[in-house]
Amino acid sequence: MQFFVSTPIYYINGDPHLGHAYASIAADIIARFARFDGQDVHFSTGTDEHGIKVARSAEAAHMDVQVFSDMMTMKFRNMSSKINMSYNDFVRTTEARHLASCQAFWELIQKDIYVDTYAGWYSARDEEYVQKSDVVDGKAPSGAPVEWMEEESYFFKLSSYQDKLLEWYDNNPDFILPISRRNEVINFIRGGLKDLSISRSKFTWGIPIPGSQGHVMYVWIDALTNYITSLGFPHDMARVSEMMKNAIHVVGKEILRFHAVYWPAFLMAAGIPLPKRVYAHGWWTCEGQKMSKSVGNVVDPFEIIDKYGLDQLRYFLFREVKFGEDGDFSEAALQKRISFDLANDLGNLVQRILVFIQKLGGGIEVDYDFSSSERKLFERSRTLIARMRPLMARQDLYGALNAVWELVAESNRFINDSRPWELAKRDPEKLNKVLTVLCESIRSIAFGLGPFLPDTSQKIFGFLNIEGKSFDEIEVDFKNQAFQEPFPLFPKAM
Ligand code: ME8
Repeated sequence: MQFFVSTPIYYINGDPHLGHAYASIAADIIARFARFDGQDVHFSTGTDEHGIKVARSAEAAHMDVQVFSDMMTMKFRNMSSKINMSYNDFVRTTEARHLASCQAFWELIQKDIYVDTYAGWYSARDEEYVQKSDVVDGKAPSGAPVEWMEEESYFFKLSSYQDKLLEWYDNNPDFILPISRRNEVINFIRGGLKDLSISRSKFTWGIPIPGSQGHVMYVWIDALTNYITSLGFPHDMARVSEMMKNAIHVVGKEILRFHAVYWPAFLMAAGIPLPKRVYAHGWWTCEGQKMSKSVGNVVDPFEIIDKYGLDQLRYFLFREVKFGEDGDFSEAALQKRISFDLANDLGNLVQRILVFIQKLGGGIEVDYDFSSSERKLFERSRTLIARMRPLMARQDLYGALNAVWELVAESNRFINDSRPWELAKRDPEKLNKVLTVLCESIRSIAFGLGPFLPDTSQKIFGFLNIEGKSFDEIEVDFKNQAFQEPFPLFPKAM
């Protein structure tokens, strides 16, 4: 089965920060889970390089805007590697393939485009015109300053898509998740859609509109089109259609409207299938405050990873806060999660059992003739992925990770109850069963963690001497198994 997951493409006017890393790791977890499940995954990310905001940042840095873009996009590429992101395409909106894609897309939606003049308040930071009634004290609702703009503009007949969009929402109740965000969007559409200005003529840093002098495309048309550029538009329409039907766009909640109203309308105009889902995740603050350059509290993912470790950060972000809700980052909270959940609960579980097995000679004699308590844990291990699947199908990353942690807790309880170290002398047969079931649960935990904590999971697979490539491997009974010497997974942070 085909599967497409995307991150937003990031503006390059500032350095990558925790928020960008978060969206990218979320999409990575979704992509990895689908791959373990045998799907054919396309996973795209990239940088959004055009528009007035980027042009002004380059100017402020006294740099040529293309040179500035080349420098900044590298930082985002580096972030993608730093967070172990398994993307297979990185789209830059300044690439030739994207220019061709945007221009071809424009041709496809041409029937819904007309020229008029536009005058209104524009927020450069949001790259969006703001309604007069929404401007308070010279600011947009987002708090960004607005400026007066008047220009001849191309317009997209968004107003004519109002009913079609509402019908789409009726027929596709899960198009937006989490469900709480859906009503916001529907109310916005019901409130009446105005035609959308989709060109700019006050600056040139954008994609030229075919057959027009001095107009570039509105940066959001340019940006949204990245998703189909990545799929091979306009050359490979079969793949574009197939993949879009199975697409999940992971976005921050602040850009939901662009993905859930404008993008579907553009796609309808172009005759391209709409994505399966837009998932709007929440917003991170730092120590209770909005992250901002001027406050100086922007969390740098590179620093945190160097200090605490990558899987530690990946774990924290998806364990601390329900995916879809807002969260607050603090080092104290991160340290706590590392010590309690990772070092104690998970690290000790794996370490205690596998070190014990090494002491016994490095292998186990498997015995699946379980007692009822052993069978119970065995069943829980074998069905872990089946419990995670329906959660992951709705991108409930928090619920899925929680399911892994339940198994960690159950396994720890099982150890306390069955006391394997006391069985070595007293009841070696029983010991074989206890260790068999514990190795089964460690293996299942490693698979459950695979999408979330890929390095940790690989380490555990290494200890167990298994490949760890596909969820199918969970169904395979251990044979009399030799293991590797384990090492501690998480040195304590405190
Ligand atoms: O909006 N908390 O780019 P962008 C959580 N180029 N997530 C955050 C965050 C925070 N504090 N800050 C940023 C754009 N993000 C457009 C997108 S897509 C066709 C074009 C994440 O650089 C969040 O996912 O401002 C947000 O939507 C994304 O970074 C885009 O940030």
